[in-house]
Amino acid sequence: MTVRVGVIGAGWIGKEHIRRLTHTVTGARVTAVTDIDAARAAEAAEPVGARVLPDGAAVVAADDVDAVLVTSWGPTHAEHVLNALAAGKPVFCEKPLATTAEDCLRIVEAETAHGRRLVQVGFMRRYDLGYRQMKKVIDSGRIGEPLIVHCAHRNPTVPESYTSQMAALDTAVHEVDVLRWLLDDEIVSTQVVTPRATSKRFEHLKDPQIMLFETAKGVRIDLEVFVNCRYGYDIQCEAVGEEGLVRLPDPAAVGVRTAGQHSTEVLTDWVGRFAEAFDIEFREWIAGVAAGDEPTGPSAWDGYAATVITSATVEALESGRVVATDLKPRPVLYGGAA
Ligand code: NAD
Ligand code: ISE
Repeated sequence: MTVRVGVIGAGWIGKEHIRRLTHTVTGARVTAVTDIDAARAAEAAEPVGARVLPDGAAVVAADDVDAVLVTSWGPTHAEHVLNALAAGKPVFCEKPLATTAEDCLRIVEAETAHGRRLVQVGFMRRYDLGYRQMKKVIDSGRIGEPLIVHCAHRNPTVPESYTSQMAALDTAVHEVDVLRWLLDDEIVSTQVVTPRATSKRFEHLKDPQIMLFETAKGVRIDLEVFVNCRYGYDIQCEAVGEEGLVRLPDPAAVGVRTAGQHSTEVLTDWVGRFAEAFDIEFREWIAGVAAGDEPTGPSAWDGYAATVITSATVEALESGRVVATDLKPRPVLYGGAA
């Protein structure tokens, strides 16, 4: 079966995913595209032979759309995901699931009422082979119980529109998701400390930031978010356990020895760093939809947890306090007891 996908939002990542679904993933075809910028929608739809539809509701309702991909701006996600749930169609939503905990809960409640998972959230790091290897080691018990995790998320630069709050909401959100999954643990508190600011930032921005999370089992996580580090896009993660440690591998790169130096390239953006993870993420999603299975990737509950934790981190940044995360009990649909 070919899964016919309707895309809502034909901006940067929407176009990337349309290309991926058309040329990299087998068993999928993009049949409909919409964007509030109609010219942008047409530009994305025309090369893949898709129709342009007037809005997200039309995409969800279309007879030739089996599954929906939401790649519009974050504040619009909830409306499109709720429409897809009401239509009983599988929906892949780029992060964030929604920008408020209330909207995330509306989605969780709608999916719970439906009785079956339909929603997957675009936290692609769970599909990165390095993180998958780390999870295998942690789950095997080889390093013993995890005690501390050290992480860094560095971008070379960000545009002037990037705000201090986005360090948590847009950037650290990936660590929040992948660490909850890696450790199979919940983040219960969050704190932010700000070292001396880099002179290479726009004046309004607090950069770098150090986020300190604590989990329910007492693991301490330190995360450096540094979005004007200049030298490249660099993701680091090291989990220290009672018997050893496990470290995320750097992407494979040839070593070059010349002019008395030995060097390896550092990537410059997340597109290249996680290209393979995005491919695997979409292959698995499409295969699951084609088979009529529930998605196995990050759930609406994970999207809710990420929004609660990153919103608490913004509160921690602004107040200077340690902020407890306030998650509701996890419903049975997502493996909880409530
Ligand atoms: P973008 O601004 O390039 O594209 C968003 C597009 O959505 C724009 O073309 C805009 O006109 C359109 N749009 C906005 N509201 C709409 C609506 N209601 N209906 C139809 N179209 C609408 O942004 P982007 O960088 O492509 O990011 C899109 C989403 O993807 C964001 O939520 C972002 O956080 C997420 N994202 C995820 C990753 C990742 O690593 N997983 C990376 C980048 C972006
Ligand atoms: C961006 O929005 C992403 O999602 C990238 O994966 C992340 O690394 C970057 O810091 C964000 O701004």
